[in-house]
Amino acid sequence: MNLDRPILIIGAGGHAKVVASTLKRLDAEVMGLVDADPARHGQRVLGFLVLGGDEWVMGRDPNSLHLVNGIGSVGRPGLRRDLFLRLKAKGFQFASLVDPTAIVAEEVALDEGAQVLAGAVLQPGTRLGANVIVNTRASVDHDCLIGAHVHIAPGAVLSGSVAVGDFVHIGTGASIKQGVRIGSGAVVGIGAAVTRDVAPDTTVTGVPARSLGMS
Ligand code: JB3
Repeated sequence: MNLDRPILIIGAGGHAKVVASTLKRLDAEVMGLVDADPARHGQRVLGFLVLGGDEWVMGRDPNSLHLVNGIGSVGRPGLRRDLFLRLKAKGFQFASLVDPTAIVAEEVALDEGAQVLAGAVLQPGTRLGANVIVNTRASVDHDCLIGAHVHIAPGAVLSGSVAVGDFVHIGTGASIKQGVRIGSGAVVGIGAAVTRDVAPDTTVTGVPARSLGMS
């Protein structure tokens, strides 16, 4: 976790509130938030001020702060990914976050901007790609490889040695059998039980999960 500089949160909606709460528990120095909606400017999120829009960030020296991505997603995390890449291209760096209530085993690797939120569990040998969210009380067991920009929604459970491509959404409470491979851009619906590999850009739902086709 690189919390050695002041932190600016991107976004001021629901996910921003959750990461702000984690940052408070970590006792991080939070400068405030930025949001595209002018109606939010001047408001407070858990006591932190919404300072303006993204132009506020662009006017800063990238070496003077770290960013935390406070944009979440339901379905594929397009806006979250695009903002991460746009701000990285301007030289900004994203802090990775581990909530103090999460359990992160030894031999776990977190790439830039990965977020492990309240009550989440990561077991040994797992790697999270850049800009990943492991959301509230989700668990990722041993030796899982999670690609960039993946959202593992609250309460989802990944058994051991699961491989997840980039830009995948795993819905709330979904379960993934050990050794399954989920292709890039796939969406796993809420509560799905995934027992077989999922092709890229495919949506699967149900128990056991079935494909709704390309999406
Ligand atoms: O399910 C859970 C536990 N959390 C969900 C999370 C993962 O995803 C949550 O319930 C939401 O479904 C979603 O959270 P998110 O992304 O915070 O959604 P919302 O509450 O709608 O807030 C999005 C915020 O992003 C709004 O305030 C928008 O104005 C702002 N926004 C949109 N485009 C932007 C931009 N902010 C900035 N800085 N830049 C943009 O380009």
